Amino acid sequence: MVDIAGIKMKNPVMAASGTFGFGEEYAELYDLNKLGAIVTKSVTLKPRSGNPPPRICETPSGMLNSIGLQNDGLEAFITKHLPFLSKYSTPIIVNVAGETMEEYAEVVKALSKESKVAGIELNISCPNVKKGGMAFGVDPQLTEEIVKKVRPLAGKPLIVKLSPNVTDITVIAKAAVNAGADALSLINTVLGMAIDIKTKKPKLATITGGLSGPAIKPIAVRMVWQVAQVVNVPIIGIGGIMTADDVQEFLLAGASAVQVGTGNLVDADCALRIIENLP
Ligand code: RRO
Repeated sequence: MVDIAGIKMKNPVMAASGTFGFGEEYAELYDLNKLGAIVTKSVTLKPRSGNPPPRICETPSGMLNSIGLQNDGLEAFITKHLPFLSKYSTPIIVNVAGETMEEYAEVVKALSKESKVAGIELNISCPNVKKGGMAFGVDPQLTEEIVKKVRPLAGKPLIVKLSPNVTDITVIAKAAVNAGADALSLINTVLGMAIDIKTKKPKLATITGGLSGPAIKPIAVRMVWQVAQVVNVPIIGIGGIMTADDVQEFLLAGASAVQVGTGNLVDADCALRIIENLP
């Protein structure tokens, strides 16, 4: 049993936000009850259609994405996705995003009333939107302000998901914890870019995107280790985890649990295989 700020999990392996949708597709492939927890795709107040394509491309040992927060909004989450996920005993953690602090607050407030939501992951680190998202997570003052605003509204464990696109992640981590974060998850994707030399055009329509996968694992391990030196809340490690050995590496760096993201897109049952291989 693993306990992250009161969220009780059968094992330390969660499905990472944005790589697992709302679980519906993966449920056809394996039993979602095997997972430690499921973190949903980001939920915003209103539906969003996301960025124009192409919005994904492969890179050495990883991939770039620029989805742009596509999701069908809070109401569809509560009436459609949550009832589906509630059939499972696996804790459901809802990743929340928005363009303004008020939008985050409204979504968090609505979710606080849902007993089947085990916790909230506050996404202040999306690199692919012009407003909100990462803008909050790269500034310690804004981080503190947004966490302070939503903390009293959440009524359940609040995990703050940090961006690696900063000079010193420990400053942001401390700001989030001082403002009331119960746990931290890190890292979101690393801002990157790729150009097709034949067309001379960027491979993503938005030009830049978020890099994920094994390419970023050493950055993530370093940041988990740095943050573990300065905070006293549980850390959830994210970044290129593909094997049970990778999980152990993050636990040694100071994480108490992990999330599997890009691995799910390489092997749909990657998280399941990792859980089966844990010592
Ligand atoms: O939707 C996205 O483009 C996205 C989000 Br919200 C995020 O947090 N991280 C990411 O790499 N992509």
